[in-house]
Amino acid sequence: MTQSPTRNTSVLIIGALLPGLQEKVEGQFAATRYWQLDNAQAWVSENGAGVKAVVTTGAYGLTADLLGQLPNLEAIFSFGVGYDSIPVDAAKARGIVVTNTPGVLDDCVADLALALMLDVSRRISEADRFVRAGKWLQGKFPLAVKLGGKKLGVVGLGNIGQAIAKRAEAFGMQILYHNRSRKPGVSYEYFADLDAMIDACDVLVLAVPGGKATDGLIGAGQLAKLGKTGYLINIARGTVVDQPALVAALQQGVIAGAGLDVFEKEPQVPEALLTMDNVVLLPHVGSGTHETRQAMGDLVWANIESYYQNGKKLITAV
Ligand code: 8YV
Repeated sequence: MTQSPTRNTSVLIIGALLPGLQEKVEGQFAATRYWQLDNAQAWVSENGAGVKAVVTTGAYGLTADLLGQLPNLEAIFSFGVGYDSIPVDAAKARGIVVTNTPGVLDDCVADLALALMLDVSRRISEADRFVRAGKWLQGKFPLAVKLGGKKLGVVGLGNIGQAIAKRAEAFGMQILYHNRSRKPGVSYEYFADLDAMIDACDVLVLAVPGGKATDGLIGAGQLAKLGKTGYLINIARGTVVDQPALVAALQQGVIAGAGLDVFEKEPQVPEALLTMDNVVLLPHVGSGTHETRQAMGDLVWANIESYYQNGKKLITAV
């Protein structure tokens, strides 16, 4: 954007953004760093009515309470594909537009899902700990499990689910999927019934959006169906799994192991998981590469620019 007609437009940034994106937002708008306000409530009471746009991320989201205190809000621009932390329905009911960053992170999230599958089945992190602890000097590392030839059950065959399936196929896995509806033009075996697919698969990967519709989708019953040789991989949202049920299933050997990039209340990870060797724990880094985060930041900015310079046209509206 050249000399900006938006210089006086009040924008609230909920949490720290990718530095380049934050610089652009702060350079073009009257931006306020919400997370650095000494008295956020006082600021909102005084200035909330002036705020026209919010820039946030999937992690910071926007509370329904704060949304309610921004009566003239017009747009919410979010960094991240998931928008379960944003009250989208309430926003839309007020005519507020919401954008996210789909498409640009599929490859990296899918790569990470495969990394977790390989790690937990081939016991890579565990083997690394074995070497570092000097245990190799005392004996051999136990055998692991081959991925090729196993059945992968994908829950949610959207862009990320399809990118995972494509990679898993290259590793010789057979792909099954559960989705609200059958995907046209897809040859993988479709299961309308989630439990039936879990019964049939060796590795279950979750690639559905978070939010009410998928809350607790995987509970004790599903974990029992996955069974003692089955692995659970979650790169979606922690809320998709009943976390206490997962911890219990791992403690009792109900499933073989888990690869988790997401948790119910990040950054809190259940204490019991920290000492388990058959669990790989990552700090929500699915999209966390320089390249992908840059692409996400660019897409947030492209939406902002397009909205303000191109007649409120959005590139990736939710
Ligand atoms: C981001 C994500 O780390 O896109 C998503 O939905 O979960 C991740 O890519 C997150 O949104 C950034 O806060």
